[in-house]
Amino acid sequence: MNSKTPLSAAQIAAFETDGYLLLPGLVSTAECAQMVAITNKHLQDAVAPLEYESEVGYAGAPTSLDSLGGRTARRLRDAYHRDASYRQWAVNPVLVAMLTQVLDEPVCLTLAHHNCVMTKHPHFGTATGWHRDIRYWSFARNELISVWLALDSETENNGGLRFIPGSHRFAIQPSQMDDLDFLRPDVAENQALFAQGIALNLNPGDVVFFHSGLFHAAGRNNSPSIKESVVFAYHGVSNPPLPGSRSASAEDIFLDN
Ligand SMILES: O=C(O)CCC(=O)C(=O)O
Repeated sequence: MNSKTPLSAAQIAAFETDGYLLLPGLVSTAECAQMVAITNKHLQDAVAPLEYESEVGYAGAPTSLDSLGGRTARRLRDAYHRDASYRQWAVNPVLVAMLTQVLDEPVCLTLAHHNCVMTKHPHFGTATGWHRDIRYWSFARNELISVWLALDSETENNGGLRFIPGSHRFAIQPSQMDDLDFLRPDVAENQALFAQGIALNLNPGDVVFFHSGLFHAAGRNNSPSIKESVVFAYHGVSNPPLPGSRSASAEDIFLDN
C-alpha cells in the first residue's frame, strides 16, 4: 500500500458508483479497545456534551429526560475534544490520504456535524428512518463524506446501518420526503427504494465511508449490549460551509496530507 495513495482505482470507482466504501479492519484492535474504554467510562459518568434519545424524539423514544429511559444517551458529542483516542483517529494520516483520494483535493474535518460516538442502546435506542446526512448541512456542494468506525460488531439485529447503493445520485421529489427530510414510508415509490436497501455487517475496526447524499437508515438494537460507533464528517477544501449556517458554527480543521 502506498501511504500517499492507499486506495486503489477500483475502490475509488466503487465509492463513486455505490456512494459508499467498506474498509475492513482499518483500525487496530488496541485502538478500538481504547476508544471503547473511554466511551463506556463517559457513558457511565454522563460526561457532557451528550445527546439523549428523549431529545432526538424519534418514534418510540422516551418522551422526556425524566421519563423511563429518558437519559439514554444517543451520542457522545464533540468526540474530537473529548479524548485523544478519537482525535487521533479523526486525523489519522492513512484516513486523510484515503479521503484526499476520494474527494480528489485536500480535505477538512468539520466539527459541526457528526463528530460523535453513536451509542445505540437496547430497549430505549430508537431506529433512524431513511435519510441523507446532507439534510441539515449547508455546504457549497453535496459532496461530504461521513466516516463511520465500528467499535462493535454491527448487524441488522443490533441496529446496524442499511444503505441504498447508488442513491446519492437519485433525484428525489419533495413529495417523497416528510417534514424532517426522511423518505416517507407511505409513498409507493419509496417502498421500491427501501427494497433496494442492503444491511451492512461490520466487525470492530471496520470503517465505512459514505457520501452525504446516500440514503441510509438503521434499526433498533435488539441485542443485550450497547452498540458504539465513532463518526466524523469531512469535506474538500473547495467545498466550505456556507457563511452564517450551522455548518459554519464550529471549527473546520484543514488536514494536511
Ligand atoms: O445509528 C443510527 O440510528 C443511524 C445514525 C445516522 O444515520 C445518523 O445519525 O445520521
